Amino acid sequence: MLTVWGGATSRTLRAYWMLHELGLDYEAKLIGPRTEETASKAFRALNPKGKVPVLVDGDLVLTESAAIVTYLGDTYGPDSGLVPRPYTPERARYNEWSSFIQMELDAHTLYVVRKHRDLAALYGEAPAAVATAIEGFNRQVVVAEQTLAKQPFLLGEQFTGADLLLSTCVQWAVLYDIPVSDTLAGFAERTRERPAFRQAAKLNFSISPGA
Ligand SMILES: N[C@@H](CCC(=O)N[C@@H](CS)C(=O)NCC(=O)O)C(=O)O
Repeated sequence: MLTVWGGATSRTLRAYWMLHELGLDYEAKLIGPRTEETASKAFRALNPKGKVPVLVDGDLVLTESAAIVTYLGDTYGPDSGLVPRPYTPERARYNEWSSFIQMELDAHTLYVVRKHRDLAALYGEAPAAVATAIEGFNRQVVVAEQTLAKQPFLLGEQFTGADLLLSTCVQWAVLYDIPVSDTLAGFAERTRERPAFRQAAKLNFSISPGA
């Protein structure tokens, strides 16, 4: 049985969305970040980082939302096209987009806004860092926008895990009132229409993010 720990955030949504794309059964442990649950001894034993999402598949405990998305596609959907097969140029491109999205559109841009604006009570106010993070997001996201102006998805005609990651970041930006281009807004809208997204979002956002 597959188990996912976490809920209420863009990162946890990624794990549920991919599970639904693959039509897999799973158990959801809907706990929010920075909660009593993530602070508990039992959860820290599972994930010493103290963060969500976490995927448990038998003996495998996996953190990092992009790694979870890729693992699920590799393991449970090798013919689904959701994650290109290893050792191919398509997979290299997929890896490139996934790393880019995680680093350039998430970790040191949107997450900086979250930490130093929305969660300033916990992490400290840093208006200059927030402004730089928004500026960095806008500058980097143009690369995805230019690609999507030419083709429906990042790798071409096929929706992949990289699109799933990008869509969550674009939706996150919109939520933060960071204006995005019509191309990106249209892309986010199209991906939100996928039944797997709808099912995953309903579950994921059935709890509130808390702090
Ligand atoms: N790079 C990780 C980031 C995980 C992460 O920071 N999760 C947040 C919720 S979206 C969290 O649990 N934060 C709690 C904390 O920073 O203590 C991923 O993509 O899974």
